[in-house]
Amino acid sequence: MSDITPETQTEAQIEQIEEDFEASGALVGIIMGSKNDMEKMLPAEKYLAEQGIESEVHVMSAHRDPAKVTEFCTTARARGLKVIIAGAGMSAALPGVAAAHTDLPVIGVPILGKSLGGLDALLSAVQMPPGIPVACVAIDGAKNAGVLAARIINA
Ligand code: AIR
Repeated sequence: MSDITPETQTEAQIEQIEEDFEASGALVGIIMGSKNDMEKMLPAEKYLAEQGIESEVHVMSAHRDPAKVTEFCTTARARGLKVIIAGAGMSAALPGVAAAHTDLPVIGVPILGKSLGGLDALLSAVQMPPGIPVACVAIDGAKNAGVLAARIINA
């Protein structure tokens, strides 16, 4: 477990995080900034399932639930995940924040929002500083995120 402590979270929240993120046997963690992104992100899960690769799917926002994202990403490797797929729209911090908290490969999926044609999310995911890589697929390109995750796992 990471350094998130009761100073920042209630005991109930911490218990919930531990329950949510118990080792599941999944190799890929699929996370997204809103439940409203689910429909666009599920093609990644579907492709992986077709390849016999188990994934786990969670909603967590880098802006709305930063502690949950930290917890998920800092414990990901220890729980057996090999790749994280992170999708978000608007100012899509989630892929970058995930990459900041784990050394697992992170694949970003920019989600098309209501303005700017998805460019906001694309640039937020792709313009990462040196040392903190995010492999970014196309806007609404969740299927390719699944394909790339499978290729990484089978490399
Ligand atoms: N989002 C949520 N927290 C931070 C960001 N960038 C994104 C979600 C979603 C969009 O904001 O990934 O694509 C709108 O979220 P919602 O929940 O209002 O529909």
